[in-house]
Amino acid sequence: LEGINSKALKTGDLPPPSPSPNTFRIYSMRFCPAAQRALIYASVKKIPSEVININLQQKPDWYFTKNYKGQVPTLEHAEGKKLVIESAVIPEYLDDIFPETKILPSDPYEKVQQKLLLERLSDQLTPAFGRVFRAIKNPEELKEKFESILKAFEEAESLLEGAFYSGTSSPGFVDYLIYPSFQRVYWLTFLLEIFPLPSDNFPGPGYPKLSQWFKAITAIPEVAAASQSTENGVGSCKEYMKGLPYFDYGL
Ligand code: GSH
Repeated sequence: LEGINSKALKTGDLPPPSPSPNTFRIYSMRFCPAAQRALIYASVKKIPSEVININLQQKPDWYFTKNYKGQVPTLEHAEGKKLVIESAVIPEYLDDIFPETKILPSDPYEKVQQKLLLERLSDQLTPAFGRVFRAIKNPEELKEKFESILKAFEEAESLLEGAFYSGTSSPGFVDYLIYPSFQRVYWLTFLLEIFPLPSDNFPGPGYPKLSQWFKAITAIPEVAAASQSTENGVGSCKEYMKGLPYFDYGL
């Protein structure tokens, strides 16, 4: 993942030249959980990729020609002729292009179950995290918003039947794609004293299966290579809380 820690391009910066024929480019932002999904997938599948980071507060105009929403991630390849957006779509596309390292199941029913399970977990966790993050400066409101995170964690614990959400002995599509959301909540545990989850053995004894799962995914070298360190993650959250630009935190 060449360039994973490159400075974010902003308004006025020139567009990079098109990627070379065999290169896959991922437009990202270092702390974006959605973009991290694409990075993890590329890393696990060992796809030679380059990463271009985008400043999401001062987006370069040309970025809208890559992604009409102006969001990250975007995958670009075939010398710039092919563009794919959306963090749950890019991984499936990469599996279709590189079937020899397929992560999603081939069986149509099992495949659709994985996609639905991801939606179910994300539907709870993503908005719950968003609510907490927006309430971060208001302790009273924050306490109330925590409840929805804890509820999401309870559901996640009950839906984890074996070691992984893939239903097999190794991590799969759901595990890789939901991990960034859990990692964001983990970062918050270092920040907020009233946060009722521990930083060590996260998310704690109340969620034994989930704690094992989090430890196992965090320890995978390809996942670590596609993720920011806890230090940078926590530091970027602090900058965000102060209303400061955080995209290049730690560089
Ligand atoms: N549905 C999109 C996906 O899953 O790929 C959401 C991606 C997303 O929300 N990206 C955020 C973004 O680009 C950063 S984490 N925000 C900038 C904006 O919405 O203008």
